[in-house]
Amino acid sequence: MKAVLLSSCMRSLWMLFFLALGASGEEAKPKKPVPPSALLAIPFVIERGKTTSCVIRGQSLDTIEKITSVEGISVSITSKEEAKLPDGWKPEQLGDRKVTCEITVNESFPDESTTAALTLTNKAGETANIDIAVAKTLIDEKEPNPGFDKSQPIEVAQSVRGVIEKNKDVDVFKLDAKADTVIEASVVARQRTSALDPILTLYDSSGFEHARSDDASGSGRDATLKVTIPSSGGYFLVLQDAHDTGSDAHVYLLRVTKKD
Ligand SMILES: [Ca+2]
Ligand SMILES: [Ca+2]
Repeated sequence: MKAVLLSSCMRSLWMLFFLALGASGEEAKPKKPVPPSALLAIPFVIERGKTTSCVIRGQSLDTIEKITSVEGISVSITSKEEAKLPDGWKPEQLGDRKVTCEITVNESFPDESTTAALTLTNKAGETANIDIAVAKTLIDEKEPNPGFDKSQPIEVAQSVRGVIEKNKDVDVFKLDAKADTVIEASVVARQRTSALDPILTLYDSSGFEHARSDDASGSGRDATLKVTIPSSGGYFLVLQDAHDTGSDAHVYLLRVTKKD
């Protein structure tokens, strides 16, 4: 009887040992890396001849080992972190991880039609190219610019890089224009995976609305307005989100040009 009991105890101990081994073996098994995806570059326009800190949002970016680009562009990774999603957005739309990097564009980098195509690589694969446009000159939005009395002056033929950073935020820009000039103002945002669905409105200094664009034809959710200036003076361009939302992923490029 004693021998039977002992043998049964030994069997149980061996089973426990194997079960424990199985469990710890599973824990020790290395996680298979998943190929990364890159969804949004912030900013998506950088200046030639300068070093700019950029954030790339996507999925499985914590395992990134290198970022490569085209000739004339050098990239170094500075950090990898979790990325907060704005309300209502999914990781596959806007990414739940982010990589911060320093991008340097040589002074001799070709022209504005060339983009800095970036590829992010980990052990399992690489992302499709994510393009960052390169501009000759660019100005940054200066907060606070929430109203006519606190607007940011800009000039015709300037490109402004900005963000609608919180819910119900508006960015207001002031420009002086001459009578009979045809002005075109366009916002690039959703075309480059920004969370912003822009609305652009042009007012004169008395608050009269002269033009408004939400989803311009051929631009998806992005806005473009074209207007013949009725009289010389100061005008206000007001940029806001169609859903009154905002976050650090609501980035945009505003271009104002004079048309002949
Ligand atoms: Ca802003
Ligand atoms: Ca829109």
